Amino acid sequence: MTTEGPRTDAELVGMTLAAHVLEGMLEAPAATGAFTALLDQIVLAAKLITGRVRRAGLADALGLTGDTNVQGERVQKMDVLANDTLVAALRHRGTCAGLVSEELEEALVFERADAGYLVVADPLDGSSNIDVAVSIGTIFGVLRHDPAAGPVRAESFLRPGRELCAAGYVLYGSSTVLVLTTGQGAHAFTWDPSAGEFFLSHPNLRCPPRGSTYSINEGNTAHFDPGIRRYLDHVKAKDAATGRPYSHRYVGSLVADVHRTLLKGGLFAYPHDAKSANGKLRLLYEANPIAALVEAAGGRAITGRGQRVLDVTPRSIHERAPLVCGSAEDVALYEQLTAG
Ligand code: P6P
Repeated sequence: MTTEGPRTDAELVGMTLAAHVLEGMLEAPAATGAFTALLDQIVLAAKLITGRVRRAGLADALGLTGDTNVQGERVQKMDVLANDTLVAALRHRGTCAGLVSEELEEALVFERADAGYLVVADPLDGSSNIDVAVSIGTIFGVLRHDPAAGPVRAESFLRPGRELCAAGYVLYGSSTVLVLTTGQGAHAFTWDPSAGEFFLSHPNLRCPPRGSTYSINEGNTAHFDPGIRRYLDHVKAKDAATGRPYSHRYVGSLVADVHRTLLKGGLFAYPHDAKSANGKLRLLYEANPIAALVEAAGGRAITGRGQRVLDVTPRSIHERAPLVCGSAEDVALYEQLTAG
């Protein structure tokens, strides 16, 4: 805000991420600085992971560790490095009471009796792509925690995504972009390695009401419900009046596919199917933060089974959920064609 009123988007571009978060704190009268300190630590982890990802091929950080994670998936060396970096960053500053991470079987409790926040994260999503230099990402969400409610347990994290007070992702792509919502819109910050800072590049992101791409792994078509196949047939049919056929775009890295959908419009889906009854993505630290960001940008995020993603109450910390998100009109079309 200035004496002349709110600044325009153009005036905001170039602001550092730290200044953006600090301004948000200054506008919140009850702020103690703890939330800002927590976001600072998450951003620090993102800065450190960015450096490691960019030189992974040179630092013998590619390839597998030989272990499998709680999901039964093979663990990449970079998964461990990213998780260790995030844990170390969150352990400082005393604002994080606990972490649920894709790389940790159990919830990690930090010995901070007075910490008021919980973090959920996929420290490095899509890491199998790193060996072939395809974009990957970090996904995170922040929940408030009441220290008076007793010690942090797995149950402390089993809350619907609508309770997230912050959500974000970092896309390690042709540039490194951090997209963040703290409840007032979604904003994108681009990493400038020469300055060692994230600078606001896309203030007040808005997902176009309709797009012209659909993003889904069509290799799973044989397992899809008839309704999903009906949707795919529809978007692939030729009809100039409704901008069809859509183009198919699928990187196979959630953050990359969602970032394109968020900026350009269209639909991303990792739905349930006969092979994966709840889809592949995890609710707490993949679907929920992505859904919060898409909705903050004016898009929609549903399960494809009659629910808004952010309204799903988790039953376990690593449970999976279907995710269908993107432009509001495209999600409505998906809902209509897959109903019944
Ligand atoms: P599939 C990466 O492993 C990931 O978890 C997401 O980043 C991505 O959207 C999805 O899996 C891709 O899965 O089955 O299409 O290879």
